[in-house]
Amino acid sequence: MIEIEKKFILSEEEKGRLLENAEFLGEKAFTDTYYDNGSYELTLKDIWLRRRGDNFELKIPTQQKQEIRIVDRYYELETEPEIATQLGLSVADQTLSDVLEKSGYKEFCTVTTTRKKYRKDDFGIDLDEVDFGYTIAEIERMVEDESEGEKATREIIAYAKRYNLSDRKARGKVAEFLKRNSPEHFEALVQAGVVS
Ligand code: V4E
Repeated sequence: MIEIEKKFILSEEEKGRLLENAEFLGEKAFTDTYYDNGSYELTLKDIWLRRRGDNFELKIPTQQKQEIRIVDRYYELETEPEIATQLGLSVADQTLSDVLEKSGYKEFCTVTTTRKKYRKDDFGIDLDEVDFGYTIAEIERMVEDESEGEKATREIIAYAKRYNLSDRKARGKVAEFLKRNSPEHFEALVQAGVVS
């Protein structure tokens, strides 16, 4: 599955409009720790390795290049052998955590998110409150493969227009964390065109 999602910073009015009559699916809190090596080899390629709770996840951008980033499109790998293979590492009988440490990967960001999940009109809507004082909304669709990506993108954009959501730039929570705490890493990502 591929996740197609667009982030929004919502005013109270926008939040009210978007969530009116939405089905509330629940709230959960989770802590993500992100990893990269000293030369930011993964994140400069827009690849995001994280541990969410006890599980590692790897987000890789889909091959389809967008002229400008309208929505985020990533594949997600969720098993340690798949992730190790993608990173060119061998786990054998070790844990991915041990292999990462031996291979020079270090934690660069830990954030705890409280997420409220909603469903409305076949879209997923997440409202994320992050522990360092940042709130961001995501409108998302899951699609089977890249061929459905364009359609899902158009539908998300039309949906946001329908609720008159402002198109102001919404920086993701990790990018915002880096901007506040690791300006050198943030600037390298800006230069690489990964974040803005
Ligand atoms: C993809 C990405 C990063 C990894 C975190 O992705 P994000 O969607 O913010 O996390 P989350 O917790 O919502 O994941 P989910 O639970 O949906 O799997 S950090 C930076 N990026 C790239 C990126 C970017 N360059 N610009 C924007 C607007 N978003 C993401």
